[in-house]
Amino acid sequence: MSLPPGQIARTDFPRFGLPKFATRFPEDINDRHIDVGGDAGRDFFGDPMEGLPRVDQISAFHCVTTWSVQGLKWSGTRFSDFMARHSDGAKWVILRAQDGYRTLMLAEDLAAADVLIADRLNGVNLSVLHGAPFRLIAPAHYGYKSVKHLDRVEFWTKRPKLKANGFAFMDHPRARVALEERGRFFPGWLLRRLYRPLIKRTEQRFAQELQRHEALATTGS
Ligand SMILES: Nc1nc2c(c(=O)[nH]1)N[C@H]1C(S)=C(S)[C@@H](COP(=O)(O)O)O[C@H]1N2
Ligand SMILES: [Mo]
Repeated sequence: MSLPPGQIARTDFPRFGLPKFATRFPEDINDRHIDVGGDAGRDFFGDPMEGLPRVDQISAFHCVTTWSVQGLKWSGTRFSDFMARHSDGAKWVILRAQDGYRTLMLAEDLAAADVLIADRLNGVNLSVLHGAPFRLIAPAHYGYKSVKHLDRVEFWTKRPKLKANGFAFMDHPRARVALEERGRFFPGWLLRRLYRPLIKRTEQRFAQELQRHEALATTGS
């Protein structure tokens, strides 16, 4: 299978993100609730998958730092179904997570058939590692749009102001992989070179912090 421009395949799937999120974890992975807000949102607090069809899909995952994993088997609910039920006339959507992570997407991009609110990966429930209890999966967009530990969705008619998680240049409003929209202000080929040397360190950091977190959880302190 061919990969999008600048991406390199790997077979393992690391815990990953901006370094400052390595030490942040969801409060409760068994809390299957999502909160809906925004001026185009209909008030809702509940299980986002209840009453909506379950879909399974195999898709690739593309991190902006240039690594890709192919053939991941996700299961969940189409975001388009969720949006049809909980929003009227949204143009922009803010997705927020239990660990404080957030991102902004166009409602039009979220309406694509391959965008899911997923609760399972490769046949088992999501764990802390990959975004329990719910995460967004948007395969046509860089991984930083696929919010893990999703707990709040805001539907807006106008573009809301939202502070980036890191530096503004890292956050492209659409982040389409096929167009290499890695970030703002700088071209994709430049960001490739900037990000690639950071992969190893970042994934080690994320793995270490997860180990620490799990050790704490088993000793109950
Ligand atoms: N809540 C939350 N979602 C997040 C992140 C994060 O730090 N926190 N990092 C993003 C980035 S940059 C990537 S590449 C993917 C990594 O997903 P993974 O840890 O399942 O590999 O999650 C994205 N979603
Ligand atoms: Mo990423």
